[in-house]
Amino acid sequence: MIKKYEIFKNITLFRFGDPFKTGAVVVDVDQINFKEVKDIYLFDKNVGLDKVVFNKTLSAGDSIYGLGENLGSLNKRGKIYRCYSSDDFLHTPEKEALYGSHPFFIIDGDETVGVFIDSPSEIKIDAGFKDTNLLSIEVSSTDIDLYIFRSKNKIDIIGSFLSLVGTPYIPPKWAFGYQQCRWSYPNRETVESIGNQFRSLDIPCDVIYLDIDYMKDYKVFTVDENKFPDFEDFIAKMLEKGFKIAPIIDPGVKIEDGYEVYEEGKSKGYFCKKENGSDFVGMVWPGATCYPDFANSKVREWWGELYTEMVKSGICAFWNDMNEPAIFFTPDGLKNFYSLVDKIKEKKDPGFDFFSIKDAVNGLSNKREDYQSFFHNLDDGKVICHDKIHNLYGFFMALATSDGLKKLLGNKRYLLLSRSSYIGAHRFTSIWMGDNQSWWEHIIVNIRMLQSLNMCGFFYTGADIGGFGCNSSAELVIRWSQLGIFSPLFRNHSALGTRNQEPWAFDSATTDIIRDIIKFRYALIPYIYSEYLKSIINSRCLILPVSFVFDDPILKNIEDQFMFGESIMAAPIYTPNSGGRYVTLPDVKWLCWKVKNFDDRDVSVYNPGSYFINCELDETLTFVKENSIVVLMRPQNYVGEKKITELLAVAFVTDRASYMYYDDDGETYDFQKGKFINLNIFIEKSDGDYEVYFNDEESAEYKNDIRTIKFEIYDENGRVFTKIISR
Ligand code: MIG
Repeated sequence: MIKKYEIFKNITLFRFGDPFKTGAVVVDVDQINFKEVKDIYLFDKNVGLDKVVFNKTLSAGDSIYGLGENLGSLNKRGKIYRCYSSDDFLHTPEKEALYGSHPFFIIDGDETVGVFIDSPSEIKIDAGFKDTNLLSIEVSSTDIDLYIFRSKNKIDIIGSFLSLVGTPYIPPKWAFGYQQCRWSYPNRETVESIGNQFRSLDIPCDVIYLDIDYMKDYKVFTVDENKFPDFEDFIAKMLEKGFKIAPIIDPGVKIEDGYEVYEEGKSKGYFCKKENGSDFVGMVWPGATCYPDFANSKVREWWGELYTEMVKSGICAFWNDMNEPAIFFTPDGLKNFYSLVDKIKEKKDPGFDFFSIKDAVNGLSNKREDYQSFFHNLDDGKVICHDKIHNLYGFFMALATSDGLKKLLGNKRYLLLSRSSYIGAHRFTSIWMGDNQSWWEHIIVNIRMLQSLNMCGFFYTGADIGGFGCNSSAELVIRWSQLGIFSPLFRNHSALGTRNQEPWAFDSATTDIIRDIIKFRYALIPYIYSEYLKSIINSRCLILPVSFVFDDPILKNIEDQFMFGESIMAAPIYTPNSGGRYVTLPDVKWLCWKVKNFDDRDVSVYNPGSYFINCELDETLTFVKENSIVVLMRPQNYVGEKKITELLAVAFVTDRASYMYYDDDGETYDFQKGKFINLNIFIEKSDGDYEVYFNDEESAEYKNDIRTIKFEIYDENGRVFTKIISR
């Protein structure tokens, strides 16, 4: 039986069987008011014993957008995707699944509909691969919540989706600063010297990450005192210099007698169990580990409390890695592998066996059979096989972390990155895009993913800038950092054994360019923070494909430019040795803004159309929309270093423009109690000149320091008018 519920005006839920409560949705379904139906609008369905297949014929012009963290083009058509969270460190084009599972997408064509399949095990989505004209979705369960969203407008569909799954989480303002990571900065001395280099080279930075080597023998919630002596003092000193330290926390708990986290988890029965009741064991960094049963709320509470010591020492930023969960191999898997090798050893003339060994080694990791071999104890006493809720492991780990941090930090906001995620996790964590490579091809993947993840609610996200695996070149890091300006999470990260990738790791000319790029990011923080907060208030993605914003069929396949807030269109350069790129400027006039740095910005005005635009290596290519405004500040070493008393409003106005500048303390949740400012800025053309004015909506308890707004207004001929107003 299928139950049909009308959730809101534009959202219909079709409920199959008795679905697992994933926590993706924040709206309570009224259990009483349903209709029993046989068919679902939109899809033909085929219900099997342990799966349901949904089919829909696609017309030639249909596009598919969404699916969050995945490969393929922005328009997802023509490829197979799989929601089954996977630790895959090589993001080559044929891959079907990455770390997160985000089964929400929009079909856009003759009609426009959104689809969200709330089901936490494997979902295969063939978007016209096997059969060009068929969208076929295979859900590996017969207990499914299928939501359908209707609206003509794709942005409204995402808005309805967010009304169902909740609004994105709000990190502290310093999370919009530059962040530096590497696997690993091995000791206190190194991290301190990295920090000092940022300050002495005058390169802004807010966060430095600790990767796995800060721990004692990779035991989570421990610190190796030899490498990081006097940890509390270390954190305090870094904070004094304006750096937040973000340690990594993995889920796997090392099996070791006397290790408190293990002993406690074991004695309380908090680890995932095999069918025979023993703890499931997998091999990861620390060796043999147990996996906390995050599906259980008691375990989550326990895990959240484990952050106490670190938070006490002043830490308010963490990253949760390996939570798909990653399993290098299991003891049984290894045994089978050895017996295969033994068999081959006996052979006289092994040949093709080379390949069976190779495959067997690769096949040891992250195996479906392993995921099918352990179980979760749910709050209601039911036991469920991990495979059935596999896609929620990272979601639940991040939930445990964020609930813990909320308790420990009270009114102070936190920054949390999770590698694995499911729909709904955007309410309490952000994610990074995992182990990309220092390849040019991965810049465009990053550009697409920013857009697709925004559609799924993950507004604050980003990839490893400069690329994680492989060695990067100076040019690659420069171009990627220029994209970083428009990536809410702007974090440079690189893998063990690769070439260093910090802003000064190349030659001094490169350092100079990257310094200017990072400084321009900091200059834009008033705009970025305003736009981020407004995007949440309005349930409208911070980052949007141009085709969602402007209604022109020519834009449909443009995936390498995107809207970043209401005023800016980013057009990053993502190919090597290029003196520029093609851009398509939709609908209105655009101010082409080539930015060298805060003080050196070149502008020119373009009419709608397609152009090749020259752009030197030290220029960030940006466009400001006609009749809109961008607010900037003078860059600082870190967010909050000095009071901001002056804003610069750069505007491109042919008629009139307005901008709502939002600000709050950037650190607490007091904005929920009305402690914020909306400063409305207006510019109007009159008699060959411009009038500027503003009005304040500042709450009594919140005082903003802005005293002066300088205006730099460009007209349709690119002529500049400057004005100043005081508050
Ligand atoms: O299997 O902690 O994605 O960011 O540096 C590698 C080491 C484990 C994977 C993460 C990466 C991190 C790395 N981790």
